[in-house]
Amino acid sequence: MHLTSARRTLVVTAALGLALASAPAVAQPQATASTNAPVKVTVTVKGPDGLLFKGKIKTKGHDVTTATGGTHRCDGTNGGANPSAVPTPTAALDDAAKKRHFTWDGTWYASFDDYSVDTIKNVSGGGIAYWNIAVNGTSIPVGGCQFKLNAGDKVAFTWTAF
Ligand code: B12
Repeated sequence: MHLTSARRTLVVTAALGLALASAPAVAQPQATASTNAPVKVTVTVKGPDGLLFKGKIKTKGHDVTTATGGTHRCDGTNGGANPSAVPTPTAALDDAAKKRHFTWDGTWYASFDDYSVDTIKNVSGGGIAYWNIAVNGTSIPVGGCQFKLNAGDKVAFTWTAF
């Protein structure tokens, strides 16, 4: 009886040891960790008369330059929104524009540490509309340089009447 119990303890201990040995020693970083590694996202630009652009864009947070606003960072650290640089919707738009040779313009607001995206492909709101920014179908609650993008996100700039 005593011997059987000791043997069982031995077997259980050995099995536990094996399981522990095969487990990873350190927790692996999560896919959602805040890094500025390039991600692939889908960027869509919908104007008043239909689709102006749709494409898969490899992007990361970076400085952007607009004719009206000048050069500023656009890497998610804007306004202290993220502790370190990350990919963002406006940086993704900027990468799409560079890759596909179209223009966009935005006004810099120091108060928000961000751009308002005013014109894409020469289309502006014209006082009756604005360029709404949405990610995965939801309007973002901050400016386009403050919001963190993840791989596979769907980024939409949609001409939206007031
Ligand atoms: C009115 C308004 C708008 C209007 C402005 C134009 C108009 N016809 O009035 C419209 C509808 C265009 C708008 C758009 C957006 N807005 Co808005 N808007 C406001 C609101 C309610 C009042 C602003 C205002 O009139 N202030 C008074 C005037 C005298 O001050 P002003 O500095 O001159 O105001 C200008 C700026 O605020 C600018 N503006 C408006 N929104 C935004 C957003 C960003 C990121 C920037 C840089 C500038 C900007 O437009 C105003 C008029 O010219 C504020 C909330 C608030 N209480 O401040 C939110 C607010 C500023 N908006 C906000 C957001 C998130 C947006 C959007 C990004 C939403 C989206 N997902 O699309 C977009 C901008 C997208 C883009 N194209 O870049 C946030 C910004 C938060 C942040 N930390 O970045 C606020 C604070 C609302 C909130 N969530 O609490 N907005």
